Amino acid sequence: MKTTNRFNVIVAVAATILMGMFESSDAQLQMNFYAKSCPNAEKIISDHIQKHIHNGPSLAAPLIRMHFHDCFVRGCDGSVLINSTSGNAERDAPPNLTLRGFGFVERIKTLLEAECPKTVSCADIIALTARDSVVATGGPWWSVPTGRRDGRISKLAEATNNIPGPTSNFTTLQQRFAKQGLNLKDLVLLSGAHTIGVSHCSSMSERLYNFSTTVKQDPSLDSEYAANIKANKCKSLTDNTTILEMDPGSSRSFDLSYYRLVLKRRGLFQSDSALTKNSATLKMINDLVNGSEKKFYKAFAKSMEKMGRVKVKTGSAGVIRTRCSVARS
Ligand code: HEM
Ligand SMILES: *[C@@H]1O[C@H](CO)[C@@H](O)[C@H](O)[C@H]1NC(C)=O
Ligand SMILES: *[C@@H]1O[C@H](CO)[C@@H](O)[C@H](O)[C@H]1NC(C)=O
Ligand SMILES: *[C@@H]1O[C@H](CO)[C@@H](O)[C@H](O)[C@H]1NC(C)=O
Ligand SMILES: *[C@@H]1O[C@H](CO)[C@@H](O)[C@H](O)[C@H]1NC(C)=O
Ligand SMILES: *[C@@H]1O[C@H](CO)[C@@H](O)[C@H](O)[C@H]1NC(C)=O
Ligand SMILES: CC(=O)N[C@H]1CO[C@H](CO)[C@@H](O)[C@@H]1O
Repeated sequence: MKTTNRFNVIVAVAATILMGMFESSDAQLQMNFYAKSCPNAEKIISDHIQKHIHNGPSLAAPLIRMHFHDCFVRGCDGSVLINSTSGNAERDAPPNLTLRGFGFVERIKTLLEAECPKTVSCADIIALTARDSVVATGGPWWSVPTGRRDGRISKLAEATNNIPGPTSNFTTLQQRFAKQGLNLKDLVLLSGAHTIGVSHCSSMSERLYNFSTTVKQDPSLDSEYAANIKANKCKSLTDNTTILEMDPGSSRSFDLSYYRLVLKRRGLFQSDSALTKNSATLKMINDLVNGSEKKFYKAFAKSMEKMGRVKVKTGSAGVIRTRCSVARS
C-alpha cells in the first residue's frame, strides 16, 4: 500500500511538472484563440484601429514599441501597462518615460470587457494592436497567434536591465536579445521598426554634445547629419522635449530607408550604429538594402511573430486582468 501511495505521489508530481512545462512553453498560442470564447474580439480591435488611426497615424510607432517593451520584461504578458503604485513599475523605468499609447490600449480593453468579460488578455490586445496599427498605416502584416495570459508583476529594475538603451553597444544588444531567445537576425530585422516613429532629443543628444571625455561628438555619426540636427532640432544637451524623426521624411512609411540611413552613418542611436560594427549584422543590412521591400516585410513578419512568443504565459498560467493598468483586477 505504502509503496503504491508513494508511486501515486511520484506520478502526480511528474504529471504536474510536465503540465508546468507545457504551460510555460508557447505550444498553446494558436491562431484565433478567441474564436469560441469571444468571436468578435479581433474584429473589435481592428475596427477600432481603422476608425481611429487616421486621427493618430503616428500611433502605430508607439504601439509596436510597446509590444517590444512588454515582451522583453517577463515575456509578452501585458505587464508594461500596469500603473505604478509606488513609482517602481516598468512604466517608470527610463526606457518607458517615452512610451505612448497606454490610453489607446485601455480603451480597446474596455470595449472587449463589454463584449466578453474577463476573456481577452491585455497581452494579446497589445500584440494585436501593434500588428493592426502597423498594417493600418500601410506597413507589413504578421501573424499573431493568441492565447497569451497576463502577469501581475511589473518592476522598474527589470525593465532597465532587459530593455536595451540607445547607448547600448553591440555586445549588450546581442546579449539582451539572446536572453529572450532572439538572434542577430531578429536584432537587425526588429531594429527595422525604427523606420517609423520619433525620438526625443534626450535619447541621443549625448552623441551631439557630450560623447566622451575626449570628443564632444560621436565620430560614428555622420558629421553633416549631426550639424543639421544641432542647428534645427536638438539645440542643447538638456533639451528633453523636442522630438525628431528617426527616419526623416519617411517616418510614417514602413520601408528600407532606416537601413539606408544606418549604412550612411545616420542611424540616430548608438544602438543603430552598432549594427554596422559587426560583420554578420552589417552583411544582413546590406542584403536587406539590396533586396526588396517585400523580402524585408516577410523577414520582419517572422521576427515579429517570434518576439510575440517570448516567454508567454498560456493555459492556466497567468491571469486575465480586467483593467490593463491595474495589476489586481
Ligand atoms: C535594438 C534595440 C533598441 C533600442 C536601443 C531602441 C531604442 C529606442 C529609443 C531610444 C527610442 C526613442 C524613444 C524616445 O526618445 O522617444 C525608440 C523609439 C522607437 N522604437 Fe526602438 N529600440 C530598439 C529596438 C526596437 C524594436 C525591437 C522595436 C519594435 C519592433 C522598436 C520600435 C521603436 C519605435 C516604433 C519607436 C518610435 C516610437 C514613437 O514614435 O513613439 N525599437 N527606440
Ligand atoms: C493609470 O495612470 C494613468 C496615467 O498616469 C491615468 O490616466 C489612469 O487613470 C491610471 N489608471 C488607474 C486605473 O489608476
Ligand atoms: C558594452 O557595454 C557594456 C555595458 O555598458 C560594457 O560593460 C562593455 O564593456 C561594452 N563592450 C564593449 C566591447 O565596448
Ligand atoms: C557628460 O557626460 C559625462 C559622462 O557620461 C557625465 O558624467 C556628465 O554628467 C555629462 N554632462 C552633462 C552636462 O550632462
Ligand atoms: C527636462 O528638463 C527640465 C529642465 O532642464 C527639467 O526640469 C525636467 O525635470 C526634465 N524632465 C525630465 C523628464 O527629465
Ligand atoms: C549590396 O549593397 C552594398 C551597398 O549597400 C554593396 O556594397 C554590395 O556589393 C551589395 N551586395 C550585393 C550582394 O549585391
Ligand atoms: C506613459 C507613462 O505612463 N509614463 C510614465 C512613465 O514614468 C513616469 C515617471 O514615473 C510617469 O510620470 C509617466 O506617467
